[in-house]
Amino acid sequence: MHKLGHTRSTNQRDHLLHTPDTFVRAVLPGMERANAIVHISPAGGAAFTQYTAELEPGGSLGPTSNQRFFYVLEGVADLATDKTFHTLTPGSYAYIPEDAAHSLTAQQTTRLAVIEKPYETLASAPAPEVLVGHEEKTPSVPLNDDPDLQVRSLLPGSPSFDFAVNTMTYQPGAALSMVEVHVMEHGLLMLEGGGIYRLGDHWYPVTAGDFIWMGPFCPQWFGAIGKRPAKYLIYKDWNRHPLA
Ligand code: UGY
Ligand code: MN
Repeated sequence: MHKLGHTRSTNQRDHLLHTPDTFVRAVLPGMERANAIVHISPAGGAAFTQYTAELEPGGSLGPTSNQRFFYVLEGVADLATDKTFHTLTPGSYAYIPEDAAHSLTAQQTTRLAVIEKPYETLASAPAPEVLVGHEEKTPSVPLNDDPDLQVRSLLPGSPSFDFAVNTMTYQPGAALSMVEVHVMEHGLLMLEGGGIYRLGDHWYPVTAGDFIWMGPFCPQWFGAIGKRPAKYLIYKDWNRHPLA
């Protein structure tokens, strides 16, 4: 049905809200039996790229020379690297360093959140190695002593990594304790529930399936609304000097 041109999606200088009714699918080079919904990229103002990959059974991701992180949203997929083989299920994730040969092939219909970023080397820290994990095996810690707001860090905090990916789970009514304004940018995929996201001078209703990009210094705040927890997957660049 026509929505007469209405959507919650909006593209602003320092933030983007990308809702499923506006998603456009495209095949990225090297993808087989798969497509991508590119949520944000340098063309949109970000220093990284984030897309949702939708793979048919037997489908695979194309190659990249950049660092790649992915998180399994749905389905089952096999990851092969030079040295390891893993079968990934929902909640599994993997970090692939730049220039690391790997293949990711779906066993069944599979959806992945994929983040790619050029690596910023640091003289004092070695580049990271391949890392594979499952969200449920990572510790859940309260943010600012609030037990109703739990954070899981999927990647180590070591300075070798130039970005972080976390999940954040808010009990109904829980909220960030402050409006954050920081140099790091975010790519955020709402996984469950919903609430109100403040971005810049706007307050948006958001729900599972929505994507948000927050540029550097974008004022941001979230409060969970509803009878079930709200959960999101959130990327941020960090561990590097702003002038690096
Ligand atoms: O890690 C963060 O900056 C996080 N607290 N930001 C956010 O949830 N918008
Ligand atoms: Mn933040």
